[in-house]
Parts: sequence; structure tokens; C-alpha cells
Amino acid sequence: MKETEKIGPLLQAFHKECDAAASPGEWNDVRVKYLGRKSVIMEMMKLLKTLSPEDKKTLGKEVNKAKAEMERALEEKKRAVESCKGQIAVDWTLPARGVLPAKVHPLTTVRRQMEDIFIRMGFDIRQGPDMETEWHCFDALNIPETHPARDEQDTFYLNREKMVLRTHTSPVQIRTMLEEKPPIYMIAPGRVYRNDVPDASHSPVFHQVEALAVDENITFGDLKGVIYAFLSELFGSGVKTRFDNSFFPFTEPSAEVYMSCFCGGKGCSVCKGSGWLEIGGAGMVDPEVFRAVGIDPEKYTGFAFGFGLERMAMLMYGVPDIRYFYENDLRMLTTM
Ligand code: 2U9
Repeated sequence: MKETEKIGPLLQAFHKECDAAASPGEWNDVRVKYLGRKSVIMEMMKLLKTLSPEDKKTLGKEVNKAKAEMERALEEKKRAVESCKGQIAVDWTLPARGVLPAKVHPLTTVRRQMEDIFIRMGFDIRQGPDMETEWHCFDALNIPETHPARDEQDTFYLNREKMVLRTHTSPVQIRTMLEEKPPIYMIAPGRVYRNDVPDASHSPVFHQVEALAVDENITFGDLKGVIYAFLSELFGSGVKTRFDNSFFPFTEPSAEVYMSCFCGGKGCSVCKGSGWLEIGGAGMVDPEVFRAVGIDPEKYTGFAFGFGLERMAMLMYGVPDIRYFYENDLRMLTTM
């Protein structure tokens, strides 16, 4: 075969490979193969020196033409592959990845359910600041400076004079009573802070939902009735409640609130065999608290109670560890 006859098929093979090059690496392979030192074109260039002037002219013309065509095609291809540098090739034929629909966090779901029930019973929702004065968080609630609740181990003290991160949502009730006259029926859902070491049931940040009713002739019976109505709505009408005596500086008398376990009272691992689950605390507002906010304790009485939102959600969804709520594990959204 004459050398000039080799050029046509060579160009054909070159164009096929040059067109297929999809990355700078593949582009370079084509360049080396067809224009590199050991390429057919370069071999032909060397051969030219040995030919007669006549043949040199004929082949030289063809070789130079082919070389120029290859260089032009490679230059064009270079721009195309370089614009894709660093990009991952997209296979448009792959099936689309599943799209996760937005979902509400279980803590938000339970908070909204609790809020709905209280709104239907005539309670308003009130909010207050996370950073509080020691007065709103402790003094006004009859928690003296020497009370263990103020201990630095529990309370996050802020650099600012007499400011803390609220350890409960009760200062919201204090602010409401300072701003509004009775009758007051309110709940305060919100984030609270305690300097606790995290474990399965403790988190330095968690949420409470507290309730306060202040009116004439409010009794402990009203307190029990509202808590029973609330729990029946949230967990179903079969629920039973139990109140055990307790002590809180801001309520007198005070009680621990229990509800019957989902095992129906038989005893299981959740209720540790007792048939009862402790779900919060409650009591009649201490007259000292009313005096601190300028409400006449001779005219008005009130009840208050508090539930932990995480505790409610853990019971409702069977979540065994409070820390699971904050770990951004998507299963929290997909399986609840
Ligand atoms: C005012 C007066 C009284 C709110 C109350 C509790 C009892 C209580 C706990 C429940 C779960 C805290 O997060 S928890 O561990 N709460 O036991 N809270 S009475 O009493 C108030 C609040 C405000 C002005």
C-alpha cells in the first residue's frame, strides 16, 4: 500500500476516537496516538527525508494536510472536554433518586397536638424570652437564693448581671400575670435549659409545656379535671390519672402527676412494672407567687402544671432515648 493511501483510513479512525473523547485524559490519549512522536503521521514525516523530490512533494502535501486537520479537530475538542473538567458525567438514563417529602419533627407534632387541646379548652398560648432575669425565673416563683434549683450545677448563668437561661417556662406565667389581669388561662410551651449531663432521659436543652389558670374559685378539682381532659384527648379516653403528694416552691399543695401505662396497668418495662407513668408536676399557685406579681391571693386562686414535651413524645412514639430527638437522624422524620 502506498503511503498516501494510508492517510484516508487514518483520518477516519482519528475522527472516530477524537469525537468519542469525553475527558481531558481521553483527549490526550488521542493526541499522543495520532500526533505523538511514535504516531503514523510522525513516522511519515521522517520517511519524507528519504524520498525522491517528486514523492516527497506528493506525500508531504498529504501528510501536512492530515496533520493540520487533526490539530484543528483536537483544538476544538479540547475546549469541549475542558468545559466538563471537574464535573461528574451525568447518566441521564439512570432512574431518578427518590425525593424525601418534607416532614414535621415529632416534637413539633406533639407540641401542636398539646396546643390544640388547650386552645379548645379556652387557654391562650404565651411565649417569653429564653434569657431571663433571676427575678422572673426564681425570686418571683418563691425560689429563694439558697434553693438548690439555683445551684450553678443546674442553671446556666449568663455573663450579664442577674441573667440566666430559663430553667423552666414559668417566668412566662410571671410576665403574663404582671401584664394582664385575671381571669388568666394560658399555656407556655418552650425551650428550657439545665446544666445537666446528657443521658437517656436528660438533655441540657429540652422543652416544657406549662399551664396556668388564675380566676375566682379555682380549685384542685379544676386542676384534676383539666389534666384528665387533656390526657384523655392526647392518649385516648381509657387513660387514668393519679396524683401523689410533692413539693414545689411555687405551688401549695403540690403533686406529681401520673397516668396509667399503655400496658393497661398490668406492668411492663416502660412503667417498670408499676402500671403508672410519671408525666409531670402540678399544684395550686402559692399565695407568695400571687403577691410577687400583685394579684390578690384573697380574691383569686389558681392552678399550674408542667409537662416535659420530650417525655410526652417519648411515650407517644416509644422513643427510648431523649438524645435521639436532636441527632438529625432522618429516621426521626421518616418513621415517626
Ligand atoms: C407559676 C406558678 C406555678 C408550674 C409547675 C411543675 C409543677 C412541674 C415539671 C414537669 C416536667 C418540670 O419538665 S419537667 O420536669 N414541672 O413539676 N411545674 S407546677 O408551676 C407554676 C408555674 C408558674 C407562676
